Amino acid sequence: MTHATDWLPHLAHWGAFSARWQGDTLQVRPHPNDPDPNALIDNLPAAIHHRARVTQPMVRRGWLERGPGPDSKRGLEEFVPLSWDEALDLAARELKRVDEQHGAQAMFGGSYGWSSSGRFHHAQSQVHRFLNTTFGGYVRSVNTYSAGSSMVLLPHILGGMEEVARRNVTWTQVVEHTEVVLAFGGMALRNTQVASGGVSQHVERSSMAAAAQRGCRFVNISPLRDDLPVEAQAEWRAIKPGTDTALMLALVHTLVTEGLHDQAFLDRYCHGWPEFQRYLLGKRDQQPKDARWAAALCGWSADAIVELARSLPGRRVLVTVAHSLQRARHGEQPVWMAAVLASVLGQIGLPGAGYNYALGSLAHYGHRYNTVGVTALPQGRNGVKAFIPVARIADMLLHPGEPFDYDGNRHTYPHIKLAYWAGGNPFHHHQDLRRLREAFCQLDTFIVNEIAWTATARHADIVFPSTMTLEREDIGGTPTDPLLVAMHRVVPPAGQARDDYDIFTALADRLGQREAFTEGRDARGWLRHLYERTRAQLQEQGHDAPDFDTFWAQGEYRLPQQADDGGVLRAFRTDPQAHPLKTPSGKIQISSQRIASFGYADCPGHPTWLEPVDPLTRRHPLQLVANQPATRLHSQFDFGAHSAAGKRREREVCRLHPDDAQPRGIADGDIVRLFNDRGACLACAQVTPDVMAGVVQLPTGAWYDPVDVSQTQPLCVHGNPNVLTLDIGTSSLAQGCSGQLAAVQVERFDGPLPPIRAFDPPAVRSTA
Ligand SMILES: Nc1nc2c(c(=O)[nH]1)N[C@H]1C(S)=C(S)[C@@H](COP(=O)(O)OP(=O)(O)OC[C@H]3O[C@@H](n4cnc5c(=O)[nH]c(N)nc54)[C@H](O)[C@@H]3O)O[C@H]1N2
Ligand SMILES: Nc1nc2c(c(=O)[nH]1)N[C@H]1C(S)=C(S)[C@@H](COP(=O)(O)OP(=O)(O)OC[C@H]3O[C@@H](n4cnc5c(=O)[nH]c(N)nc54)[C@H](O)[C@@H]3O)O[C@H]1N2
Ligand SMILES: [Mo]
Repeated sequence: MTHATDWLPHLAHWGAFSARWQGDTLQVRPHPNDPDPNALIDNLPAAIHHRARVTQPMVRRGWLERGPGPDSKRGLEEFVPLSWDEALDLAARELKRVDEQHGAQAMFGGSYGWSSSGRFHHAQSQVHRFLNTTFGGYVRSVNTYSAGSSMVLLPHILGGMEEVARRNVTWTQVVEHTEVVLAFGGMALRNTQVASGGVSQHVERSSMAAAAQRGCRFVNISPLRDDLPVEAQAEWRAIKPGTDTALMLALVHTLVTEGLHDQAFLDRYCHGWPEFQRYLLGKRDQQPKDARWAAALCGWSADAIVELARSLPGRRVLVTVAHSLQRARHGEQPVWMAAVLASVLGQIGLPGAGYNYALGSLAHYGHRYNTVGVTALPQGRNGVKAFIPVARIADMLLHPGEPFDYDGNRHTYPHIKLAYWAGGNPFHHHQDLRRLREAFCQLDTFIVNEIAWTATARHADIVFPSTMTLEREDIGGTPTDPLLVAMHRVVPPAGQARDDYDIFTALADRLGQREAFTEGRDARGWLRHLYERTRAQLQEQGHDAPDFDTFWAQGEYRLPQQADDGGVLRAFRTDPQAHPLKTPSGKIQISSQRIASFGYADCPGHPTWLEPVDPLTRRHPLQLVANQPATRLHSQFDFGAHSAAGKRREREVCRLHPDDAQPRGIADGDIVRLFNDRGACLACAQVTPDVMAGVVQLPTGAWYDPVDVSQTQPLCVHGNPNVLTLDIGTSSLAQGCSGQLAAVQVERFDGPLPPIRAFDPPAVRSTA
């Protein structure tokens, strides 16, 4: 094994760092210019040679012996190790069979997931390019689990994610101008420290501290106290999850009925106010959306609502809404209603004020944009029309040929025979895992490229071992951070692992499309090619960017950035005629005739309070908040040191309030069982007043570890909340992921504690 003893530059979704190999350990240290490095970096060292790594191509025994076809044995059978040539031959033959018998419209290549940060080895781009260049396309997925409903809603009412979330209010503006931040869902530092692609400067903590010191008031409207950092000196206003729309309606009701609203702003910049106002005042349903009405729903007193409303006019108010609020049934409503609240306050487009959807959910938001793009791997042309909203994967596999609604149109779920996944973990990200497993059992064949034995890899028929970042070279960068990083290779591949690019090259070769896939380049050749395209853009702008070899030797290059000018919303405020929004009216759509014309009961033509679909009941009286994990990125490197240190008794920690713990006989450190009609999981209880009463919080990301995957209500012994969550679209408009909230019950678990087996490789037996 080669020993890389120098510190070598690299980039991950959690930040820029360098790494070196010393003896038999990996050492990592954050980029020296990062003011607040992200501790997730500490998950890397243990990952390199962890037993959970996939180190050889593997095929499920039943698939090998009985051939492709729907099979309820997925996830239950042992694997057979094969040589690369044998496994690639099998996979290529099966891809060819499906293409010949059913066509590319029977292949699902959506392959959602964050994989790792380099622009070339981005696994999703690799699998898309492979399917496009080899078969002319694949059934794709649209949108993300992150922002599934806002991505669809916002263009109807305000603008795209880029205008409303990314190029809007920056942290610099917050430090200088903002007087009040109403943070719905908070702005948890653990979340702002992460961005797809990776940022080199984590500025959120110091920005909130500086703004608070200047006197900016942060209001954390959230079920968890720590959704804003101590540095923000925030007031914590606990709210029952899923009720923000009611609270916002009541704030607006108070402002309007007390004449505190900015009518001039509504007249000049907004469309559809009168219709919304009729709903607000209860003209049609005889129910004014006033403070008393909302108080009963959201757990505040009416006085507290009125008082908060009265404190806002005349101040620079910034409204933020975390992604989490829209990752729930009817998630479109709080996103839309927050735009109305900010409009009624007349603040949209002012420096440091208005509405910055999702500021604080990821490091992309509140940062400046580069003037050039970081060139990504071209994915080729997809000739297949069929698609699904990404979180409808199980519906698609279980209901082929059936219709679904999406954004004003009716579509049909395609008949999928083969799915190819690279760089994602659906048994992490999807809801109702029992149902998801049933869905994957419908396939003829499931192929997965993975670095580790995730539950997804365990449910595959063919598993190809992929190299992880640090085991290959790449270029790293993201539009919201100036640092372009030459990601050096630090360690050799684990076992027989190969780059995703090499796996797809070998498959394309067997299918006669090698040249189309590679264009004659090896990985280094692609890095040069991609870099040169960014360099050409820089040169056009008059920047003297170094050539590839110099860039590679220097390890990084700082890209120029755009001015902090408030983007589209500021321009619109300055001159709405010259810079109309890209909405039907050119204005902020308080109501939308277009959405109304779709006739969706679950997403009407203006923001509306809609009853929850997974209501709390006597049997399931607690609201589960399944949010992002502080100690890892999703499920990645759950076996790393930082993630392991955050667990107790080897399980995920579930936090609940003393008022909920005590009557159930639950003490801090007890193992508890969370359950509902969909499934159950074990976790270790932490009893704390930092979680509001009535709520239990269990973050995502503990690897799925079921006692028996085939059970109708599987028990995950490790603490994966997605056994409990509901697999339902946010609405007919966006069909986004609803994974954040679920109704559950919790009890102390006194039985014998099952061991954690999630990180042990599955049973493997060779044919010989
Ligand atoms: N209940 C609930 N569920 C949720 C959420 C929630 O709030 N609540 N949040 C949702 C959100 S916002 C998201 S974005 C999703 C995240 O869901 P995912 O993006 O699917 O989660 P990751 O764990 O990041 O999965 C990435 C996988 O890629 C693998 N990988 C890494 N690098 C490589 C590589 O180079 N090649 C290959 N082949 N594989 C690689 C990793 O080992 C890992 O298994 O989860 C969603 N799920
Ligand atoms: N450390 C770490 N950081 C991450 C990630 C990670 O996995 N680990 N994932 C990244 C990704 S892909 C994404 S998309 C973002 C996600 O960003 P978000 O979706 O914003 O993150 P969450 O942590 O799921 O939710 C934030 C908080 O919202 C609160 N909340 C939940 N429901 C409600 C509600 O109905 N009302 C109110 N007012 N509050 C509510 C919860 O208390 C929760 O802690 O995070 C990113 N950052
Ligand atoms: Mo996400």
